[in-house]
Amino acid sequence: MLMKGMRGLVVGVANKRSIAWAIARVCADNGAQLALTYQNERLGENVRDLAAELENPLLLPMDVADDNQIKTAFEELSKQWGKLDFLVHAVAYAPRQALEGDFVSTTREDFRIAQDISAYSLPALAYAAKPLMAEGGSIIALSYLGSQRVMPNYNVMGVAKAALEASVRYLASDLGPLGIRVNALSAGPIKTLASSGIGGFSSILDHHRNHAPLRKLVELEEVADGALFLLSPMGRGVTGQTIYVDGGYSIMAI
Ligand code: NAD
Ligand code: 0WE
Repeated sequence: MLMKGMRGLVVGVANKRSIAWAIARVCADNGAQLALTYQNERLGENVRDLAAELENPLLLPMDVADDNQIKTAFEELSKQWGKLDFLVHAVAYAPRQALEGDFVSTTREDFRIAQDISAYSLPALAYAAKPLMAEGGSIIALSYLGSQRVMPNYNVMGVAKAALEASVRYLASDLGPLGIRVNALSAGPIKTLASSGIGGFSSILDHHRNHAPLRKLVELEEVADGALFLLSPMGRGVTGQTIYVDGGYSIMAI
């Protein structure tokens, strides 16, 4: 019961295979009370069904592209709970055409959208969460190795994840004196809604399975346990870091 009595907001649940949902479950299993957001009414139906498994969940609509929706969701959290112990950012989006072919052909608009949804949303949510974290807190964001290395087709998302990880460091510096920790969790490739339908994703999975030091795919539960470490008091000495839950893949030269 590492999270007993703690309250957290999880942003990025789309369905039962979402990394955000695996993190929500492990936090709930460890005694946390949760608020989940959903991007739109279509996904809201899934999220409502999943939330039925939780005790006393709060459900809030939030498109992170919209400042007003962020403000309204946090006003509701403030009214309902008055405080927040942790925040999970598990949101990414780039227009599909930007995730194939060369990075050099990325349009200004596709670059802007990837940065807005996948990177700017983190400081936007941290700013809204700050007044609710007067007693300290922990914030995590999901990232991917494409922020540090060139991964075929990840393209503009790699640049957005680099901005996300740099934002983690600046936020950790700003919020550390308030007792708020901020870290990134860099996961190995996992089959989810965001990764299915990406050209060549099954060869990325095959390569990981055959070459990562642990010689297996990363499981949702393994990523969720990394999140549990960072969000719970176990991670109390860690801030500003990117922690890799990737079976060791990122240390390999080839
Ligand atoms: P997912 O599709 O389940 O989650 C992505 C979420 O982003 C969805 O819930 C979607 O609703 C949300 N989202 C997109 N645009 C949004 C917007 N404008 N407003 C609010 N929400 C929005 O897929 P996932 O793989 O669980 O992705 C979660 C996070 O994990 C992402 O940050 C992704 O980059 C990261 N990640 C994924 C993998 C992987 O291989 N699946 C690996 C490393 C990191
Ligand atoms: O961050 C991601 C994927 C995020 C994502 C996925 C989509 C698909 C649908 C962002 N935007 C979109 N836009 C869409 O229209 N991952 C870490 C998973 C992922 O995506 C890849 C990968 C991996 C791994 C894309 C190319 C290569 C590898």
